[in-house]
Amino acid sequence: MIKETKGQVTAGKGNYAIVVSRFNEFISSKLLAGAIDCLMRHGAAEKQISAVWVPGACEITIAAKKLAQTGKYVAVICLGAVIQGQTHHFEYVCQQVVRGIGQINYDTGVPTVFGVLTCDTLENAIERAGTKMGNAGADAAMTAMEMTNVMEQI
Ligand code: INI
Repeated sequence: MIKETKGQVTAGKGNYAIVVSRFNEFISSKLLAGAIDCLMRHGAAEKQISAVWVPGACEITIAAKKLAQTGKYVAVICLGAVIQGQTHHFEYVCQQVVRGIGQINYDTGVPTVFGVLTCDTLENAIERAGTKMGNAGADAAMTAMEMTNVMEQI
């Protein structure tokens, strides 16, 4: 008989940290609202959720790593919006954040979720911040809860 592990998407009793970048705040504030709404609709109380604002996507990882290392959080959710066109270093910013968040997972063992939009246009970002394509903050919160539950079961 195969032992199969599947994560439940419920908030449980643990605390969740959210790191959100202020650059493109019009978008990232919508991602934050989506993540908080999703956690609370899956059973989290306000006191289980902490949000930390950082200047831009490049600063997400240092704050996320410190939060993960505290041992106070079952998961860390990283939110932001990097939008092509505003910068020539779009690719570098995206690569740094993707790699950095991945590394935090391996280094700390705390599920640290990539909820950073990397979009060609502002319109693409708006579509993923609570309009046509859903809300990437809520999606990241779903992943955080599922991974928390999977990690508890393993
Ligand atoms: N930061 C973002 O979060 N999104 C962006 O689109 C962006 N652009 O376009 O440059 C951005 N840059 C700032 C960067 O993340 C750092 O905050 C800055 O370089 C200071 O370290």
